[in-house]
Amino acid sequence: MKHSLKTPPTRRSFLASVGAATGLLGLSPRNIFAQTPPVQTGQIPTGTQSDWHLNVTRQSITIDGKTLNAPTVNSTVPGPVLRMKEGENISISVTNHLTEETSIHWHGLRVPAHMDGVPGLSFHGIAPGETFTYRFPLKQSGTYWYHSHSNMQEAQGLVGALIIDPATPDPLSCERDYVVVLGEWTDVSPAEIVSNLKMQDDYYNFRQRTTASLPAQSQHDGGAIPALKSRLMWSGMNMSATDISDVSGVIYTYTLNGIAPHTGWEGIFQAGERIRLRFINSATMTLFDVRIPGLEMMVVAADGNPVEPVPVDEFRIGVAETYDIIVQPHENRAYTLFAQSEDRTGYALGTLTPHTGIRAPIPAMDSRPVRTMADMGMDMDGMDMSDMASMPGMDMTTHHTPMPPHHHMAGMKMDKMDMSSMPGMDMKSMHHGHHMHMMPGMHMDGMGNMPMHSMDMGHMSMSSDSKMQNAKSDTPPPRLEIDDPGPPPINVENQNIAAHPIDRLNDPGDGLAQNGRRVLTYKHLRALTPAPDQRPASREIILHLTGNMQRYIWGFNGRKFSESGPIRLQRNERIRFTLINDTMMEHPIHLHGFWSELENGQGAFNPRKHTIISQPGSKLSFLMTADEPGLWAFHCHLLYHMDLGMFRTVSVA
Ligand SMILES: [Cu+2]
Repeated sequence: MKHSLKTPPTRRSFLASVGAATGLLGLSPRNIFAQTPPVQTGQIPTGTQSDWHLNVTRQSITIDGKTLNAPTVNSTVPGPVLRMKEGENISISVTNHLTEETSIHWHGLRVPAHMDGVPGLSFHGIAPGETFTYRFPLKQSGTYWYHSHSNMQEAQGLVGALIIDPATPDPLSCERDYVVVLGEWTDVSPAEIVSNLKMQDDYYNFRQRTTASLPAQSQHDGGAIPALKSRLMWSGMNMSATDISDVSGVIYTYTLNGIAPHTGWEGIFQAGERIRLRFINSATMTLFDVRIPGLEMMVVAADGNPVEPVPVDEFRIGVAETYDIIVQPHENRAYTLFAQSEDRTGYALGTLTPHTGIRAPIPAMDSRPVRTMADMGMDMDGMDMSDMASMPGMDMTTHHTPMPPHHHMAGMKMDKMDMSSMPGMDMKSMHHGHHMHMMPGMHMDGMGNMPMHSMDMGHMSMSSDSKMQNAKSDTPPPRLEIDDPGPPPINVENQNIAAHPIDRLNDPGDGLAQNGRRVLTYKHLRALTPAPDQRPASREIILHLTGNMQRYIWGFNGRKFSESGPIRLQRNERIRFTLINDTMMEHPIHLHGFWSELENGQGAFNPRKHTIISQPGSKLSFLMTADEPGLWAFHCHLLYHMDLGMFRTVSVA
């Protein structure tokens, strides 16, 4: 059997190295930083500060029995919570006590390019022994974070929270305010992880479907034949439908504010108090699904920006995203903060409690998600309708968004519409036995309340929202120049093309649809204030997210970073980026230095984010204004995807 060849990665001789590291630290001048007062994790400093001095040093840190000589900021993992105030001029001196280069990137902050902290772009990095002072005016408020952009130091813990108070009194101020930094911890080095993934992409994935699971799968798929068919289809593509995360709980301990689940972080409250929790996913490779059983969570901010409050039971947080939520427990008891890894190989854990030491029940982990054909962006033509039931988002019962008034059915060419690319269609209301390819020519009357927002407009003659909106007014439509290299070739760097990518903004993500809980989707996010630039895009840049899982190569448009030049933007140009995910994995895509206005149908109130999860087989777009000159990074925030090619530069001049 394929997976019998795998052996769990050994911890090797880490005990010996701990001894060596500890001995060294005892003698090294570096232990002067042991004087740094310990940071109480999750606590936000009581006041803001505009002048900071940070020391990056190696420190022996043990979490869950796994010891690492980790790069740290002021000796802790995560580093100190920095609290600042909007409108102030900030100065942060970073001294590098490592024997290698370091850097700190201020994730989500709108700073001048040379203060963004990405070595090799507009910044040289911080050499060993050097102090670099970052200086920038703070033009925003909210929950952000910082991390190293050098040598995979981020994967070993060089991360921390950054909180910016608004210039005017915070309308969301609560009795309690905590930072919740989610992460992973391992004593396996990033280099070894990458080398194992290169050798075998599912190295850390021990739970593939086996013959033992066939009866259960048959029941789910409606018989042994469909189940086997599905398996053959996957094996024909040399892919595993359960390969959810590249790296898993096999080597990761999932942490909350740097604390392993068996210890568990604690946040104190009194019944009736409003508690603000600022979730930051600082992980290297793990998306988390967060809930607090017994409490409704009000999502009030995404990636630092306030949104219209959304009450949910659960939300997925991609790597590098942040969400602020408010909860108000009325009972005088403990509540578990439960953050399962997307692949369900483990969880990070914390407790909200009125008294220290009290614990609440820990929920069982959900079953692992299984990737579907929709994740592959496959055409459903000719597939039996019964197979569609298992597709994400196919059950309309959870989607009630009415048809926007300006979307009229008349005049649309139905024969060009790809019915398979419509998430949220209620198959039950159609006649059984009708195959998707029989849809052309059907009567419009029967379409009822079909959610037009979820149609893939790319298949129609109207190619963009702006075009449709402009059709209503007298102003001529702007010249929309489309920069599309077309589908990338299938080759060694690209394994798959999503022939029928779909809009998945109303899909909470694989494993979360129809779990009986109210789960946040991107469609729910609506900014509190309109975006400052309301110009339509004059240019659309289409990028495919591509990769070859077997070789563990990632890229944009079938090319690695090393083979791609910069994406050139003109200063103050208004741009639409369209992302088509040709792979079967989520990619949290991060554009440095600008707001990415996610086009989720909220128009002027589209949410402004710095990191956007692109779901497998999906197509989405965001608008941005190129208002800050310089060379900027644009990449997947799964660190090993970025490192192995899913990285571009954006040049604004
Ligand atoms: Cu990625």
